[in-house]
Amino acid sequence: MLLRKLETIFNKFNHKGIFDSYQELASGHINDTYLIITKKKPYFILQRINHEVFKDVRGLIENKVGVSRHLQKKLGHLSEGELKRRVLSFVDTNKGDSYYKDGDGNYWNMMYYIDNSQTFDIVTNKEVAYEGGKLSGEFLNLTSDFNPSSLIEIIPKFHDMSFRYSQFEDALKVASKERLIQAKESIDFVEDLRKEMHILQSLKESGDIKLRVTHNDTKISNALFDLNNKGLCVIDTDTVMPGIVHYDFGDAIRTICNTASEDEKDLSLVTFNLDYYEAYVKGFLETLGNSLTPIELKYLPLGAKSIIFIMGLRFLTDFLNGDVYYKIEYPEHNLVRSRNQFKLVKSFSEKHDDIQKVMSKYQ
Ligand code: GN1
Ligand code: MG
Repeated sequence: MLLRKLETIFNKFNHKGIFDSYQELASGHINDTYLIITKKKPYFILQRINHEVFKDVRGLIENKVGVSRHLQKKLGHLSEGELKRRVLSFVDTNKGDSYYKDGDGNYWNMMYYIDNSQTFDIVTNKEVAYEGGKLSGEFLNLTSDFNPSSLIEIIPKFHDMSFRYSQFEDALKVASKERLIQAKESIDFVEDLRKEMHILQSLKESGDIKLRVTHNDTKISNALFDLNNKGLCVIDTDTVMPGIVHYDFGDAIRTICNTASEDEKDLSLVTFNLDYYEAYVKGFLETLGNSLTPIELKYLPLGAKSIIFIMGLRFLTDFLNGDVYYKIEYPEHNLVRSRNQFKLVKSFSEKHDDIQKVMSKYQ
């Protein structure tokens, strides 16, 4: 029974909490995440790391803990109570390890739950978009003196466009006829954008755009807000790795500026929200702008387009592979997600001129 199992695992960690009950937090596509409710606060977040996806669990936790420690140092001027709300803090096991491996070979890690907080799957007001911009800009700013090469590349080539294209091409070879037919329009779209979608990667490979510490999963549901909609911190630091600023800018825009969720089937509801784009850009550049190079700045919009696109490409690839990577709720779920992302890419492209105007306003 899951309740007993979670209680047993919870008690393997070093804390004073007494287990009461749990709630599953189901918004992630990869790991299993539970809120552990104790008899007396604090509560905890207990997470089973999907070790099929994250092959080096120790490395993953080292990355996360290392980045959290760095953030805690940088924000050392805050009060203890405030600091606990602004940075994730992890709990060691009773044996002093940063994760627990259970008898079934599953890996678990735990952190303190940040109370009186909320997350959003979609954004419905400008303030949240602005606060989201400040949060991801601040994360990049505070980690700008953390050596990216000291981090383990936890999923190699995570946002590498050529790699994602080659996985897509492999999937085309093994996909069922039926799925190839269902996905025809999306497959054609992927081919049409091939050249443009490689521009950022070339700039990264040539060294024109420098490597930083990036979060790599800055979708808005990975940002934590207080109950007055003020940003607290970024969560889900599983994919913290060396990357370029465009990855984090892009993934936040992908979710903040979509007028629907990434699972929305009705594509007429999926459009690119320019007002939220402007609010996000404002917050992002307020916290990070000064440290961006002209070339980083220039390519931010293409970063957004590329990351929206790469998610569509990955969802499509998983659909063609027969749904082996992301959790799904029904057979066409990954196809729906990819169509949704490609619709957003189209809506983004239609607003290209207005997007450029926003950029010139804030530079
Ligand atoms: C996955 O598991 P979750 O929901 O945090 C994925 C991200 C995608 C996201 C799409 C390791 O994140 O790259 O952007 O789904 N994470 C991994 O919602 O592949
Ligand atoms: Mg994630």
